[in-house]
Amino acid sequence: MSAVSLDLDPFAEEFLAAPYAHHEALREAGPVVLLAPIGCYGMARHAEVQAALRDWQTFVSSRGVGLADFQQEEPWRPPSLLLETDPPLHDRTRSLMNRIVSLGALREVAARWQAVADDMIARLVARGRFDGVEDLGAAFPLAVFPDLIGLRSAGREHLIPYATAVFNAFGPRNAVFERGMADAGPAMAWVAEACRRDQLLPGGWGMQVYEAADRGECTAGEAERLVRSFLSAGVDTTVNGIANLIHAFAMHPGQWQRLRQEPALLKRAIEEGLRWDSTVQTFFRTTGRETCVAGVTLPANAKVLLFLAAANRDPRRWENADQFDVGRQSSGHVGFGFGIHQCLGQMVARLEMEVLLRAMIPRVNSINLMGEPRRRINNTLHALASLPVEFRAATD
Ligand code: OVM
Repeated sequence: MSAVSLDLDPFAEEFLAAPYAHHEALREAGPVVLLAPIGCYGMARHAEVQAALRDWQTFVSSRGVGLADFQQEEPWRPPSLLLETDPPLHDRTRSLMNRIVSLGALREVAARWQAVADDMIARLVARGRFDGVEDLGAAFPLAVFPDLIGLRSAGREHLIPYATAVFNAFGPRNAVFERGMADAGPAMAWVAEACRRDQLLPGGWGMQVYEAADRGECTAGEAERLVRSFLSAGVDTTVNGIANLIHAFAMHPGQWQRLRQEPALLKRAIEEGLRWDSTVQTFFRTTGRETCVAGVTLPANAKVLLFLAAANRDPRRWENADQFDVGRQSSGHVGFGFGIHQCLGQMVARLEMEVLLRAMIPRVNSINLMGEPRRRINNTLHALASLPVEFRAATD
């Protein structure tokens, strides 16, 4: 069998603005489709996406996890030593980073993050109306994450524009990419500088990477590149993860009431938010050899787009997949990926959302949408530019 060809560009602005409207067609066309306008394969069903993510020997990452094949063209920046590598290199860098990004390290900051969240939410409730992206989605990660890494204060406003460029660069060199790149120069220069040892504060996760280098676990050059991964992957993902979760609750007031009545559902609600509206919508792999997926032959050296967010709403995997339901058992979603590359920072992302929801449950009676949310179009992220909301104070 060969893959069904679709005349669908998943990086067209119309698709990126409303991806969920297109996912069903992608899933129903077949287990593997040919996306004719961009000349690559695509998979949008949960079983096939998960299987491809599991099979890193066939679906390699070292040729880039964007549309560009690093074997054919020069990467736009030196490749990530985590995301854009295969074993054995990947396992060495990932093990090193796993020792730094640990549950123990997060336990040390949890109480402080909770206090920051409590204070931020109390102020937003007092204000009433605010922007769910700027005043909460971006404000909270920026209040805790750069300090965790040990970044100096000056220039932190470059973090989001840098991430925008990084996540746009996984797509084609379309107008979305060009717009993101147009003013990314200063952000790229700032990030390059911020990753250097002499710029990092003692005790932070950035300096801990250099200390691993001191122990011979990697070179100083590798350490610099690994610190860059924190800055690339750790900010815009959580910014929009939080904003998307607030948006989900604003659209589903009954679900917010249910969580308030059953706070024990907190962790489930977070996973459900990640399943229902996955910030990272897609990643590519490249076939290192010919392979067969559900009876369809894929040639070697092909780019394959994995629709994580579509897999997370596959009715073959979830009942009422399009419904946001905080009581659902959502584990098994691929919003953080799956397999050896599964999100290194997932515990950080979860903790940020946890402390925020813990702060909100007793204080926020209702979350009301006060205007049309505006999307921020990105080739990889399902992102919001603004989310006008109101937190009505709890009196109970
Ligand atoms: C990296 C990196 C960049 C973007 C995303 C990501 C989701 C990792 O530089 O390692 O993971």
